[in-house]
Amino acid sequence: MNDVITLRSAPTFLGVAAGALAAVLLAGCSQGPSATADPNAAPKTPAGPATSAAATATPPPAFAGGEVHVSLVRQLSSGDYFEQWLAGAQAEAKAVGVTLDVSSGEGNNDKQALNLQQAVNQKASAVIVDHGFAQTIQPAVKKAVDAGIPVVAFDVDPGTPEAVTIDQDDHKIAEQALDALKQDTGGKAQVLYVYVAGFAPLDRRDETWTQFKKDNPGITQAARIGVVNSSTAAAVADQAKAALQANPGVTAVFAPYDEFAKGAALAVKELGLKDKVKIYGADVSTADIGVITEAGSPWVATAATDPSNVGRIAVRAAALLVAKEQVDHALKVPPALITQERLRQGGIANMQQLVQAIPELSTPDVAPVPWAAPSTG
Ligand code: SR1
Repeated sequence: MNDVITLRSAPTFLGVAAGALAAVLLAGCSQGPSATADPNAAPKTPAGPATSAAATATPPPAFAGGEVHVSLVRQLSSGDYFEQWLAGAQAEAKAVGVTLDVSSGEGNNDKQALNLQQAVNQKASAVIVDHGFAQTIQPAVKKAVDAGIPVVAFDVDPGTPEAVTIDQDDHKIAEQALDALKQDTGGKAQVLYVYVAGFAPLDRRDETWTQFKKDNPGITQAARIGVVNSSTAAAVADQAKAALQANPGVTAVFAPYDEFAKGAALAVKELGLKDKVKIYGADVSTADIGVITEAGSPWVATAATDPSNVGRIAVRAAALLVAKEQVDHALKVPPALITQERLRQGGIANMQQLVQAIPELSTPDVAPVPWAAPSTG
């Protein structure tokens, strides 16, 4: 397989002492609820992320023997979002006892489709398809399903109800960021919009933006820019500089992907517009928190999940499918609005502190694996 990084680790089945009796008692139990926690609710406790019960079942033999290979087939791997997501997936793979074989198309859809085909040929125990374009991944997804290989699809339409799909409630992400924009601008603003069509999460956020403009005639799109590649932030910075110079009436940027928002922030700062133009973004990372909270930063709000948590959920869903356990087939991970004000007031400087402040960003009860203790953080 191209560009495969293999994480091979001994399963860490914490708390499995309950053993066979617990396994018998649990047999047939259904899995936990979808991610439905209200991300805007007041933090439950300042003590740390939400946790649920320890592992209560004996792992199926294949998991104990290290024979379960899950192929993670990615379209993109560079950037904070994708790096954090992978770290979460790798940690969860270790916790549930699977070997995670990772490939990336590095933005090349054909390469991703080939990697997926290769995972099917190699009879992976399950595949996780991470991003990609529907038309390029669906033929290989069909082959996986026909071969009896379970499929989890994150942020891409697998084209089959057999697959478990995961998304971050992208309409909500856009709604939270745009509500902040509307509140700050009093419902009147010329907006620079950053978008690239074809990526399912960006397309869903775009649906919300399209409706939002209709509902709020005082908010107009002055210009649209966008590029996704291995140096998205730098490319967007160049485009944003030109667009801001050509459209001096712009007072807000809607940039619903953190690489877009970072690029926009660079452009606004370089043009000396930080007191006039504010940025409303999506996603969060420790580096993003640094950009948002630095003195004079124009990036004032971002709507986000914890990407590491989403990666964990994807691996748990794949493990459950391999074990023929029940799992909800349409998992939505709820985002939270994170404002510059909240980060500064809370002295939040990294993801660990953010998840402590907003425990709803951690969702160990989504697709819980009965034989592994929930891993968070
Ligand atoms: C190029 S698509 C980028 C988005 O994918 C994930 O959904 C992240 O939220 C990111 O914004």
